[in-house]
Amino acid sequence: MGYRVAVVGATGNVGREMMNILDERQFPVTEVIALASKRSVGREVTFGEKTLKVQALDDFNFTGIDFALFSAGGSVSAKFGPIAAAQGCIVIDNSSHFRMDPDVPLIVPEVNPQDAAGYVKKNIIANPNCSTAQLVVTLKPLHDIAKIKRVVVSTYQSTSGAGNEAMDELFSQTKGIFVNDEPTPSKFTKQIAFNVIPHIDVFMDDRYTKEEWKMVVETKKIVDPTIKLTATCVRVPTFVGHAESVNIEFENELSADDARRILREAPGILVVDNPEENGYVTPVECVGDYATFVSRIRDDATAEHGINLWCVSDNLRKGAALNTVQIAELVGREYLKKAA
Ligand code: 11C
Repeated sequence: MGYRVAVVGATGNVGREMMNILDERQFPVTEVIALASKRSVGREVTFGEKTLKVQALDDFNFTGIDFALFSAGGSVSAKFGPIAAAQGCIVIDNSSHFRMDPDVPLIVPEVNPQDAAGYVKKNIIANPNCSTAQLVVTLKPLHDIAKIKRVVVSTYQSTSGAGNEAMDELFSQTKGIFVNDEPTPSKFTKQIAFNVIPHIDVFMDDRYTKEEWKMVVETKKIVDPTIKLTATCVRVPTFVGHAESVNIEFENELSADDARRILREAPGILVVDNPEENGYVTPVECVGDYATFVSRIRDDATAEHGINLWCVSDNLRKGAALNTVQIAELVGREYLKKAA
């Protein structure tokens, strides 16, 4: 017995990863349906050994579909998410549209699986922003032991976070610079090749970006509203894998050695922390993996109880598609009990 699953945004970076991960993890399916906008109808996408023809989202009826995994942007989720949910299917949404809705649980299965029960209110569960997902997987086991007071995070985010065309822009600008082409920014505000840009998503009234705001409010919703967090989010010229430099201050005593030991046991984390042998993980090394890799764990001598660390994860996987599929697994296991 399995589920009928619709993937909305099946031709995008994340949609394609959703189908790879459903297949890799042998999510129990009887049918997978690839949906996208009208202009993608008829295109082919791969699900395991199968080739699926993309169907139009506009006139699709979700009756009889168990899960709809949405990754087609906020406006598509806003319009079609409630329609799918009203037709009886559980929507797991990767956009930011529903994340802060108090009637929509925002879930990272390693961190707050108990909150998923709230899906019954609207039949919708939200998936956090990629930079939040890897951060909260890292923070939660430490918070459980020593209670986090304050976090200062700086991100190094790959171009895939901004979609296929953004990756193409990095590629073509990089090639162009070697033949003296003038870089013309299009998806980014400034040249991305051989550069870094401290601007992801729009600026808000307080001069932070929306990406930075998301890290604050999503961490509070998922882990603990008492955690104070401040973020600087930066786009870097990599293709896949987001990295973060994280400074954490605790209420209670916790050394870098303690943190290393706790994180080694924590779900979803792989500690690689052996600086003498270049034992730390970089974005290119995390691509295709499920884990959040934590490296460079060290005491912060400037705080009473503080550490610094570096974490890296595949933003298309733990930051998006993997977390979405893990949520479907959790709901299937705990609430639908249809899977074997
Ligand atoms: C980026 N984190 O790297 C963004 C992409 O709220 O789901 C994901 C945006 C979101 O550009």
